[in-house]
Amino acid sequence: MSSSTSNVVAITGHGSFITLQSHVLAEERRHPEATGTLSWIISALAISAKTIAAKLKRARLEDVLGEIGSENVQGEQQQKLDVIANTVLLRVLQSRDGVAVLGSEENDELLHVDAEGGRHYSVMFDPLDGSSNLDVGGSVGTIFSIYRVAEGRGSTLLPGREQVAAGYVLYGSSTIFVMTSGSGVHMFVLDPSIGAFIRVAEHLQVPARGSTYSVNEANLASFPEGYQRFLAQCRDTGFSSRYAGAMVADVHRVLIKGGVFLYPPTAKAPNGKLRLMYEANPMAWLIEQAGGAASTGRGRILDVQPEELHQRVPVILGSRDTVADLMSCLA
Ligand code: P6P
Repeated sequence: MSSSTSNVVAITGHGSFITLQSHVLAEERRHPEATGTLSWIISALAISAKTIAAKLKRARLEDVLGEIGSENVQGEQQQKLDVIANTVLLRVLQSRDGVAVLGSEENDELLHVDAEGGRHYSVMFDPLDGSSNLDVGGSVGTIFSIYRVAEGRGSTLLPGREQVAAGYVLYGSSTIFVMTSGSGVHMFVLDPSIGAFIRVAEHLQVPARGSTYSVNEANLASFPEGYQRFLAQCRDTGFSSRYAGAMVADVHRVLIKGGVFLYPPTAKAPNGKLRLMYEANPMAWLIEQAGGAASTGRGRILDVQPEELHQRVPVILGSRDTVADLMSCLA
């Protein structure tokens, strides 16, 4: 380590002064046609993430855990923090120029915002993914997916291959912001002592092959036969099973260590449980940008033409070669 880097480490405890904000501005400068609107939106997501992270750390102390006694459009019991996180994101994003459409897991319909002139964007998000983990101190996350909106086409849901930025925030042992805007996948960790997301990795690559599968095996009996055959092969070849019950935590593990994450069709959810617009698409793009693969079992997730905001798709994503092994079982 050079002396200048060791000085930086001595001052900050890490070798980098590159923050999420400086990373995004540098990306913006690589696109002469950029107006800065997308950078502003990512900045809004960053401040929302810091706010939600702070709230989560104090949840049990402030007694904001548990259910609020109502269901969301998914028919799922809403946690108090689902509503808090959703409110934070809606308020912060609506205050930013260029945000024309918002789609949230917690809202029945798309929200159309009176965006000023210039470039318009839509932001789809799951404000607090895996929130049922909260009462037991498990990891949860926020997932986001951003599209350009052509004039007058605000109510059109676009396929995932049209995303211009996507990512997630993992609220775990540390608060981790992972994103792509089409030039690789980059990771940032919140330094609470200075309130900034510090870049800790660039151009993450999913290992081509993994030895961990992540699936809710309680549904095994109702998985299509090809999935069952693949999982039996995994067990016979020494795979480990890891499942956090929160997509952000499970996909982050796959991004860092390789392997495969699955939510197949089940008897209760014939199209799988995960939602295309704010879970499958952003995670699929991240994994593909990191050299992995992401499929519905019938085709590329990013090529699915959306029909409605909350539609569900089966999800297979992870190491390119491991996904290929599963696809050959499904063929
Ligand atoms: P199951 C959380 O409710 C979620 O939407 C994802 O974060 C997670 O991957 C999945 O559902 C877990 O579903 O049926 O295994 O509890």
